[in-house]
Amino acid sequence: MKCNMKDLVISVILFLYIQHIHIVECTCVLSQQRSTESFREMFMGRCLHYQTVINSPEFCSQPKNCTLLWELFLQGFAYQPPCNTSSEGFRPFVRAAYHNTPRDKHIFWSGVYRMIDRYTYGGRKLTAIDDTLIGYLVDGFDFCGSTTSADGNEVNITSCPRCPHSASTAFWSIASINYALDAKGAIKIMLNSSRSPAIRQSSFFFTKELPNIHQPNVTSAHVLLVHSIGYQPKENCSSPSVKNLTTILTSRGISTVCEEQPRDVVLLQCADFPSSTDCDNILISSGSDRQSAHVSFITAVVLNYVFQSFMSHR
Ligand code: NFD
Repeated sequence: MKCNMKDLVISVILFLYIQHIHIVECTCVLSQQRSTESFREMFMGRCLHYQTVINSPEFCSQPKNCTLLWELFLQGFAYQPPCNTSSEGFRPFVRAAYHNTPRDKHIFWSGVYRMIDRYTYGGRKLTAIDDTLIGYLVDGFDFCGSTTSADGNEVNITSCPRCPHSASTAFWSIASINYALDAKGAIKIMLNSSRSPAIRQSSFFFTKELPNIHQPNVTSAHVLLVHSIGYQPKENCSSPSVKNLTTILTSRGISTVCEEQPRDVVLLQCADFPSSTDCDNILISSGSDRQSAHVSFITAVVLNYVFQSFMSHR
C-alpha cells in the first residue's frame, strides 16, 4: 500500500483526535453530571474566595462558616421534586449568608446579564446581586433536588428543568426580594432597550424586586437604557414599559431619571466592539465636548507658538 505525506498527516491528526476525544467528552459530561461533592467544592471555593479576596473587609471580624452555608443551601432544594421547590426552603441560607452592602450602590437589571458584571467592575464600583455573597455563591449554577438520590441532590443537571417552581427560580426569587429590601439611597436600574418591551412583566426585576423598592430606604432611581451598539434601539425613555416603571417609582416618592445609552456603558461596549461605527467619535461624542476639545487644541497651538517666539527672541 502506498502512503503519501497527506495520508500521514491525516493519520497523525486522527491519532491525536482519538487520543484526546475522552478529554472533550469528559468536559461535556462534567457540565451535565456534577457530583454533590464537586458542587460542594465549587461552592466552598467561591465562599472562601469571596470572603478573603472579593470583599474581605466585610468579613474580617465576622467570617461566615462556609460549611454551614453549603448545608443550608443544599437543604433549600434537597429531596424536593425539581419543579416543586419552595422559596421558603432557602430562607435560612439567605439569612445566614446576608451581610451589609453599601448605600447608593445597588444596581438592578433585566436583560443585560453579560454587561452587568463589567459595569459594576466586579462589585468595586456598584453592587449587583452577584456582587453580594448570596448571589456570588450561586450565580451561573444549575441545580435541583432529587427524590431518589442518597443526599437529595440531582447529579444529572440536565434533569433540572426550567419551570415556574424550579429550584433555581425558588432561590432567585427569595434572593431578589431580599436584595431589593436591602437597597438604600440612590439605586440604578439597567434595562435592555434592544428588546421590546424593555421590562418583561414576568421578570425577576418586575415581579420580585420592584414591589420591594420603597421610600424611605430608596430615595432616587436612575434608569439606564442600554442597546447593542451598531443597532437601533427598540425602546426609549418614553416607551410604555419604561414609562410604567418611572411612574411606579415616582408615585412612591422616589425621584426617577431615565437615561438612554449612557456614555460609560457605551465606552465598555466600544472596548469589546471598537470597529462599530457608533464608536468612531466616542471620545469626543457630544457637541459641547467636541467644541471644548477644539478650543483646547487651538489654545495649545497658540500657546506653543507664543512660547516658541518668546524663546527665539531671548
Ligand atoms: P433576566 P430578570 N447566561 O435578564 N436576579 O429581571 C446565564 F448563565 O431575564 C439575578 O428576570 O432579568 N444566565 C440573577 C443568564 C438571577 C444569562 C435572578 C446568560 N447569558 C434574578 N442571561 C442572577 N443570576 O444574577 C440571563 N441569565 C439568567 C435579580 C440570569 O442569571 C437581579 O438582581 C437570571 O437568572 C436583577 O435585578 C435570569 O436569566 C434581576 O433579578 C433572568 O434574567 C434580573 O432578573
